[in-house]
Amino acid sequence: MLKRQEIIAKAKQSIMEFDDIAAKKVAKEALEAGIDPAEIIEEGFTAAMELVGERFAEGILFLPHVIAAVYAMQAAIDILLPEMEKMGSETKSRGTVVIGTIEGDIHSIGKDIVATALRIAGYNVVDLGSDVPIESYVEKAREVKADVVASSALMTITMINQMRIEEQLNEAGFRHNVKTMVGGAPVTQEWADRIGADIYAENSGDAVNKINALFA
Ligand code: B12
Repeated sequence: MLKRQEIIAKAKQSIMEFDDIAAKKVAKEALEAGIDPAEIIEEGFTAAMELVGERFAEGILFLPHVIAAVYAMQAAIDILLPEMEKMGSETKSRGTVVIGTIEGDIHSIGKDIVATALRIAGYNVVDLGSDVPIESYVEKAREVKADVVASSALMTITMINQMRIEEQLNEAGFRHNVKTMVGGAPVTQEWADRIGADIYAENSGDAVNKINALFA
């Protein structure tokens, strides 16, 4: 138990010190200690990135610091996500999810984690990437006969584009064919209700649980 807490603390420290070598080392250590990769990502690396974000907002850290923290986080993620993928279900796809970071927004790390978690849970995930034009969600959803259209927004100014997905799915006469899911740090259940999205999920685990419930 102590080992687990120690490793989580080290994961946080590696991000706060912008140390990609340490981040890689901790990621490997976590796997060797049998810690669930999703847990070390959420409780260690993501928690530290939130702190980096707060310090950036307060003017204590600057953009180059955030970028350096991203390098460290990415180094760990590159080790952990493939391990998570290996744990994935071999069973037939439970449904298709089209996911992307919303137009105007390049933040991709959280979306990548959610996409991987859904793949592991047995969904066919079509990842459109970042800064995805609204029309692309609608076109792709139609093309692959998606069950869920999921969007990530990390900035308050880009959240509004999640509403435009709802509008364009409606305009295309396709809204009733899919469920929509929204997420990202500034996104809330209240926002999802306001724009008419079917699901709000706080993190990757919550996203999997809520989509599973939908397909149960
Ligand atoms: C890393 C980072 C960056 C990196 C992004 C690198 C990359 N490839 O993703 C870089 C340096 C490029 C960057 C750039 C910018 N950033 Co930035 N960034 C961050 C930071 C510090 C962390 C984000 C992150 O990766 N967290 C770790 C991941 C794992 O967490 P997450 O994204 O929240 O994802 C989890 C949940 O939200 C959820 N989730 C996420 N997506 C989805 C989707 C679905 C469907 C579901 C269900 C759930 C879900 O599950 C995930 C896993 O648990 C945040 C601070 C913060 N608190 O979010 C600022 C932050 C988001 N950035 C901010 C800003 C302002 C910018 C810039 C405009 C800065 C600038 N002046 O240029 C640019 C944006 C340019 C653009 N057009 O997009 C602001 C936004 C402010 C606001 N309220 O709108 C923040 C909040 C920082 C701050 N406090 O001021 N940024």
